[in-house]
Amino acid sequence: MGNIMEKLELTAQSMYCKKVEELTPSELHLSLGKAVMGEIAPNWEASKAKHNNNRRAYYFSAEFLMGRMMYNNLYCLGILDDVKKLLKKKGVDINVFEDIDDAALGNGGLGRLAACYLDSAATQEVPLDGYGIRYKYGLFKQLIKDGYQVEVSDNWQRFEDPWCLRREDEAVLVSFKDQTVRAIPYDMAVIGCKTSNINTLRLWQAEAVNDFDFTAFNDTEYDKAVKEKNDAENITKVLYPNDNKYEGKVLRLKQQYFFCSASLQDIMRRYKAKHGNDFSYFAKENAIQLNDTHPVSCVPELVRLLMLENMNFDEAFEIARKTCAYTNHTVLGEALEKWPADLMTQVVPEIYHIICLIANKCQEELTAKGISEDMKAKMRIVDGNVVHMARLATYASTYVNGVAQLHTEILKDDVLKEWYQVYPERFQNKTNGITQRRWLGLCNPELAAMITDKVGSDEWLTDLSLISKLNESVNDTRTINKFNTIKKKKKVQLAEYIKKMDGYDVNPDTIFDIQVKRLHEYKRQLLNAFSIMTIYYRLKENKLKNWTPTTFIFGAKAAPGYARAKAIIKYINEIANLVNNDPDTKDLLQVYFISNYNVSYAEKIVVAADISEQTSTAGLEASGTGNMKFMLNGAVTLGTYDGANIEIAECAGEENEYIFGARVEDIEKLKAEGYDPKKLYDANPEIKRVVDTLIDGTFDDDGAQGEGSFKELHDSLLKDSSWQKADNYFLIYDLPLYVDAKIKANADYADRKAFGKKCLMNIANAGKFSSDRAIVEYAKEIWHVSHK
Ligand code: 26W
Repeated sequence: MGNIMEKLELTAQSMYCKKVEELTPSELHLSLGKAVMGEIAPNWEASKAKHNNNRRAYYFSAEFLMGRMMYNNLYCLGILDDVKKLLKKKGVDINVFEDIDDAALGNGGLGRLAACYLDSAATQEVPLDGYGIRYKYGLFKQLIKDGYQVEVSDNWQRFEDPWCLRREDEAVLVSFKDQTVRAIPYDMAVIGCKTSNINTLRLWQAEAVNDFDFTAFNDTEYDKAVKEKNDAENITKVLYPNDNKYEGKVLRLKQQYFFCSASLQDIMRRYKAKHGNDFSYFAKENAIQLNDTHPVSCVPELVRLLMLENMNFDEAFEIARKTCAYTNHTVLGEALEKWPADLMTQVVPEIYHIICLIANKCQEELTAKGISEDMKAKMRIVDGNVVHMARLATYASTYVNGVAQLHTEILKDDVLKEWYQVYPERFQNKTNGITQRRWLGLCNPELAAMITDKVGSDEWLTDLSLISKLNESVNDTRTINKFNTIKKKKKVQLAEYIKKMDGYDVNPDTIFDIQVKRLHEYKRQLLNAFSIMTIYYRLKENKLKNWTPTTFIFGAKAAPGYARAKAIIKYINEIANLVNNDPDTKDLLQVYFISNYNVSYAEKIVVAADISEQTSTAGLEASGTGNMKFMLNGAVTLGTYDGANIEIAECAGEENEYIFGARVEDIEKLKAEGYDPKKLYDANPEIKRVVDTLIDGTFDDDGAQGEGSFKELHDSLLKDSSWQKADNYFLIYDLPLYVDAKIKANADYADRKAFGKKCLMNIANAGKFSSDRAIVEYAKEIWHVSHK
């Protein structure tokens, strides 16, 4: 790195006529960002040229949850500490960048995974560029008022964005039935660590072809004058806040088609510059990864664009199929996209027409393979009025993958069973990963230094398998003590941060038991809440001896329209209110629901946890990636035998986690036998008492006196409804097993050495969960592109 400070001074002067020390945080952010961009420009150009000459891959995703860029970019460039010192000399604290919001252009796991993969691809020199949407408003910000979630908009662009370059010259047009808009690319540099390689994330923003209708304005029709502008900009105005629930909204379909069409036109333009109109190399040079089905209109759109180049349908489809691969991220029925045919016809009729051609081709292919009519019916891509996007994606892909071993098995024998029978060679597993740069190096410098010391170098930053060297020290008392000291320090730091953000006084001398993730019934935050109430009553009645004081921390956003999830937030806050203020228990049990859990909060949280809560109903969490972040920072997992928890336990040793509850086989058996939660509830007074706190007046759901949203939760556990069985997520079955596991973990914690060893075993065996490992597997086994 050249002289970054000189560049910063020049930028500050030319942009603001100010000295560095006079800049406001947001001016400093913009100036330093621009200075860094200036520094990396030559490497970025060189990387682009290199990628252009070789086979390359593209990650198509409706979400990229990047988090704060400044610290990460400085870190990957290896200049974070220098910049920190140099700024300090000028009296500027580098922490000022905490005032700059991060762009939350994603909901949760799927979007954050996309960001980790970009980071890893840049570092591992995999020629992978991202394509997505530049939403004006990212995921809503969450406030908690009277225990309820309140949503406010996330106007992240008000700080401006030094990391993106607007590329007006590479804009393209995208047409819908009733509208044509301009797609403007914004390019973000994705900086690799310990390499000069820099990849690109290209995000598209929708704008009007004609911004302003002057005639209408002169006729005093002011709304009409800006109608085209508003209609166009609405397409990329806001990220849909649903995570795991499909909703057939016109605007959402437009978003999906918009970024797929723009990205493909971009890829085709580059291709044509090299090969003219000969498309025979297209699939040899390009691989496209579909991040879930959200970008699956990429398939018919590529066919359409190729047909415009005078190719026939069959040839065009062959190319599309050889180019695309599909990752599935959920098995929940309500999350699988199924677009109504009439809605597609209304928005993108040509795309619907091509999907029908693909659907017919698929059925013909199945007939030729001698597949039974019964099975063919189950594999219809277009079924009556419904377009099944996962089926389209599976049919039109080279490979289909799940995101953890168990998840891939469930795809093969359940969700995509018929497809696996016909096309077994297409199915692969790619267990998710996380980037150790952000999720250890950057967020936990204290632990990172200890690991560097043990490994003998910081090479683990780009090769996490080296962290296994720590296995040699797991019995060493000094190492354990050192780890425990670091953990304590991170707990103190988190307590300070919580005080600043949420105003709570958290005691760092207690166990930190943490559950942070999106709020969903299947993730079972309510089960955690019930276990806390169980423990609360036992403590109050002196039935639980030797309990080490514990702070339970929750963080979760609920989709704004998800009433049950919102009721669960309120319920947790009611519990907090009760136990935190009860003189009998307040020194033993504390509960806090932190607001606006996001990537930046996560960076403070995962480092400070003693216990990581991963309590999904077995079979329903495709992988989980939060679990990996906790593991890497030395928390033990209190979780079910589900998703990547299984592989985590396999790597760290099951004796170093707290695995509880029904497994997939057990759940299947329970379902087959006719699971009756009411029976268990009636038979177990402890369960009954806790579950009934929802309705017996223990808590207040806004004056509804047991008739409001808590009553609805209570009913959902004990009564079948027209659309769901009672206790669909098996909370009542798992509750006693969970309480036992929780109490066991609490008791074990008291032996600081033995527990510290468990934590170290988790860290030492987290190598597999690096997104570097995952991305190199994708590069080798799916995209067939180069890597370091
Ligand atoms: C159409 C509405 C919608 C929106 C988002 C449906 C589904 C989604 C995503 C597929 C949900 C999601 O984020 N899934 C998560 O993906 C992670 C990365 O693979 C996994 O670790 C999580 O287990 C999975 O829930």
